[in-house]
Amino acid sequence: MTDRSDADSGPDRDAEVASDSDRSDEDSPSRELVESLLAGDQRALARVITRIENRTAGYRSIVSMLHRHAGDAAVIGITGSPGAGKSTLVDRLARAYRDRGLTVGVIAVDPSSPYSGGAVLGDRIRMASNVGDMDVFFRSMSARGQLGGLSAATTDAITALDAFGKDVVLIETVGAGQNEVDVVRTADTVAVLVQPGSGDDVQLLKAGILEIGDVFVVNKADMDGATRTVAELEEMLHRREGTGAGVPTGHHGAVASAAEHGGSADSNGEGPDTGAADESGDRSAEWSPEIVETIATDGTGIDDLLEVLSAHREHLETSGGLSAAARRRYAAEIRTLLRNDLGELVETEIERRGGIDELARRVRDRETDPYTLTEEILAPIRDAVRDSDSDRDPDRHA
Ligand SMILES: Nc1nc2c(ncn2[C@@H]2O[C@H](COP(=O)(O)OP(=O)(O)OP(=O)(O)O)[C@@H](O)[C@H]2O)c(=O)[nH]1
Ligand SMILES: [Mg+2]
Repeated sequence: MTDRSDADSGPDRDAEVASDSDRSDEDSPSRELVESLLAGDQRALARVITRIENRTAGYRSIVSMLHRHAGDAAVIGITGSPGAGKSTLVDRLARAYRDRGLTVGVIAVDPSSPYSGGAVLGDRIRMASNVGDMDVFFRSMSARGQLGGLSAATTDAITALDAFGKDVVLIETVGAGQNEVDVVRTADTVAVLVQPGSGDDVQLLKAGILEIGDVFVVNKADMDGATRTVAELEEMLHRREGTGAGVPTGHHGAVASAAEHGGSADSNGEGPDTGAADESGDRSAEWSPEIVETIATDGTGIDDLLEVLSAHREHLETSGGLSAAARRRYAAEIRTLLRNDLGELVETEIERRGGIDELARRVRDRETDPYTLTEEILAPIRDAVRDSDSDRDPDRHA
């Protein structure tokens, strides 16, 4: 875990990889695995994601080796309440992207399940179709008992798929709480599925998911109440605009009501503008969330959805939002990693000093006090930071 303290310091990554493998026998197989993945070996990709999911020793050097090969995939998060049709829709989307000649990776993230490697979500996806299409890589991942670790694992798995060369990465997760919101935040574009007449709205609001949706998909548009759900969503998005969420008033999400009008998937000619050709100008600064109706089971509205998704991508690219969002995510990731690793250092230090119970006993017996103890434990870390700082810039802390 701590064997890569210098892994990001040199300008020459290949040289680092070499020195990594010199240092530890474990790293050589890692490098071979990475090379196989980069060469297009699906089994290597699967094994890398398993290591990432399980946080197996060595996964960090794998991810850092892959990192420079990533950064091109369009990452789309699909969330919504249980049974909203996420898997069915993801499957349709994957097929539609394949039809357009793009390669696709799918990660179904199940925050509640302790199981992994093809648990419920993944199996359900696989059942839906696409079996045999080796260009769609499916994988499910679970929390594995690490609270908050799931979004980090998802980020790393996206890096693996991206480095593998997938053009599009779809992330499916149930929109149930903060963990899931964190997972879906790893995507560039977030599609929120809402089913007609389910009262989902309240749940979504609670989970803070309304705020992160770029596209709202009223799926199961063949069922009663779709029109009302669209109206409710529009109302809510208006309110979101009103609360200064940065969404301009006036024109907002267009409704591609292919299902409503019994039209085929390409009901794009008139009225409902799905965004790509929007000339209103107000989207140059901020994206106005769009509402799309779909019937995932028969594919109605999928083309409209695809168009909105690519319009959002285009918006991100032209507005600089893509780069800004990536920087924000990396900033958060760096902080998270540092906090976790520092936390681990602290835990090690506590153990080295006899464990937390022993430390607490000493405080209770008035042998020491919490401030002194904390200072004692942190001093070596603080000194190390100071040392490395003055190595680099001797004047600063002179
Ligand atoms: N009528 C109708 N049924 C649909 C539609 N889309 C999906 N379903 C059905 O809804 C059920 C749930 O679909 P899934 O795709 O498994 O939903 P999900 O959101 O992935 O479910 P979880 O992963 O369990 O949260 C299945 O029986 C689908 O066939 C649709 O557009 N119309
Ligand atoms: Mg599902």
